[in-house]
Amino acid sequence: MKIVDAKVIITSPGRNFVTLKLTTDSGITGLGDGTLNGRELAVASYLSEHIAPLLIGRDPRRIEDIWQYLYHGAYWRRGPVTMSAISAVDMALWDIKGKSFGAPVHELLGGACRDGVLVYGHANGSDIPDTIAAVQNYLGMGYRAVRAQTGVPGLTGVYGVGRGDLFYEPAAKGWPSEETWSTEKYLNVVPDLFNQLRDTVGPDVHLLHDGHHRMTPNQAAWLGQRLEDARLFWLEDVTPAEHQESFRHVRNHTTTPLAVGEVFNSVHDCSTLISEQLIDYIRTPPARAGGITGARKIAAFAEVYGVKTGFHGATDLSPVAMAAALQVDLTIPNFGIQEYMRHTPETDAVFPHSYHFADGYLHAGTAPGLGVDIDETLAENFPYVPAYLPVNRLEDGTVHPW
Ligand code: GCO
Ligand code: MG
Repeated sequence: MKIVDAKVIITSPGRNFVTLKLTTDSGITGLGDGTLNGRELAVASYLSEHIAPLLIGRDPRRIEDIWQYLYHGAYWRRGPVTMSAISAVDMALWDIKGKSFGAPVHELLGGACRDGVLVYGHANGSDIPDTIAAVQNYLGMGYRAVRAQTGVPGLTGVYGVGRGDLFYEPAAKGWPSEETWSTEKYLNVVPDLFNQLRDTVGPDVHLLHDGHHRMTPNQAAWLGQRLEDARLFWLEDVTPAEHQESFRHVRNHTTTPLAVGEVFNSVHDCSTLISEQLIDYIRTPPARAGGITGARKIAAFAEVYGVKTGFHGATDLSPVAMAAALQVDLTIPNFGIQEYMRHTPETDAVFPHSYHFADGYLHAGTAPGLGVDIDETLAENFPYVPAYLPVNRLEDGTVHPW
């Protein structure tokens, strides 16, 4: 079998997506997601200028060899643009391999370790009562795990809050907007939110929260302690993710479970976090880690140290990335949870897929390969629209991480 075409498709059915479609001489095609929020065109260019010409004529069945060739062969290793591009290629190769055997990819990865993939949804509200109502709405839909984010008194436009009940898109059209942030004001409200939530929903619902890398290690330790009685499933991205050492301080001061890694793109970004057991969940998904091949290597390393996975699954990862994540989620022993932000009906129409939600779980379905397709004719109706995540500034104007 040989790859005869590598096409990069950019489409914006509700948000921008970059999809790689590989075609083989046997007629089998494979899809991979190369979407990188706000940097979509950089990955598209990396794929079409630097990778596509190298793939033509290659045997798509040699997945590991192609991974090594693209990763080591470039000399310039890692980084989100490079690794998102390699991720797209790797997913498309696994899709082709699955289809060539007539089997879903998870069957080729050792078969399913579980019957369904536990997912969490995103509940947002402008204040605590609104957020509690949003969580209850998710529970009504059958979710067993819900992430809760609330507006902060004294701040307008907190990221990810109050942008729609079921679908919200973190990026906004046009150049990046700027939001004002105060970690002190944020810390005034979060413990109350979770203490009230736990009292309302009872002991069995999994509650999660995302700190978006905005706290210092001391602030994170303080918040982790305050949340212990609310027994969170996890507290995510407490401090800037590139400071692996910060987690030692947080870990030493709180028993609240910690998650990080949606911005990582290799096992080297989290080797200290995992080997010192400073976190409970690693979140680097196939869409960032170099596809199914890269994500399985991180998961296997984490398994050795008792760290579980909780792959990023926001709306800026396409249904192709979600399908790839589910194939891995099903097959690894140390699976923890999968993030599941629902895509809009427009996105789902462009990317028909076999996975579906029932009773708090996602089910991958039995379609061969990844079980996801792209309607290229429909995709053409949605041209690229520049859109970016916001930038954070403190109240005095200083740029702040998030
Ligand atoms: C999450 C994330 C998102 C990201 C977004 C970036 O946990 O889902 O933090 O809200 O900010 O996916 O592209
Ligand atoms: Mg996050």
